Amino acid sequence: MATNRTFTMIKPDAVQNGHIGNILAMITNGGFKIVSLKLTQLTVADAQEFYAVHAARPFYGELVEFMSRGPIVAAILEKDNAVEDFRTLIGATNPAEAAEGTIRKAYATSIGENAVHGSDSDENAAIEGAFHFAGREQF
Ligand code: DAT
Ligand code: MG
Repeated sequence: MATNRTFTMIKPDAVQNGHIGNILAMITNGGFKIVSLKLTQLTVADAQEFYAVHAARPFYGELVEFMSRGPIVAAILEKDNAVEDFRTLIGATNPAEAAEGTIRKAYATSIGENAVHGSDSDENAAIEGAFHFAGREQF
């Protein structure tokens, strides 16, 4: 059964480009409740750990460098069917393939710098949320 929480990051490109407010508005207008929220920055080691599943991919080094180069917004979101519905709201990994109305269509600049993260399973949503937020930071 799908749980009702997912995890997101507004990535360094979107923070740098001034899109935090507009992206949070798209998230809440999409029916998601924010249950944890912070502005933070990943160290290189944090980004390596967060994206360890991609360690063998050719873009891993670039991804780690990008994700640690500036501040991000981390958030846990709540909605029925959160993981799947949030993947729909963010759109395809490659913004050239992202549907109209999605966050990546609006704000991603390339496949590597694509504005937002969304967990791909309930299990990963829980792991990723716990990576960023202590229990007392989850409301
Ligand atoms: P998603 O973020 O849509 O879940 P993913 O899990 O396949 O996509 O990859 C994680 C991130 O890695 C993605 O948001 C951007 C980067 N990435 C993926 N494929 C890439 C590629 N072909 N070239 C460069 N970066 C890529
Ligand atoms: Mg992914």
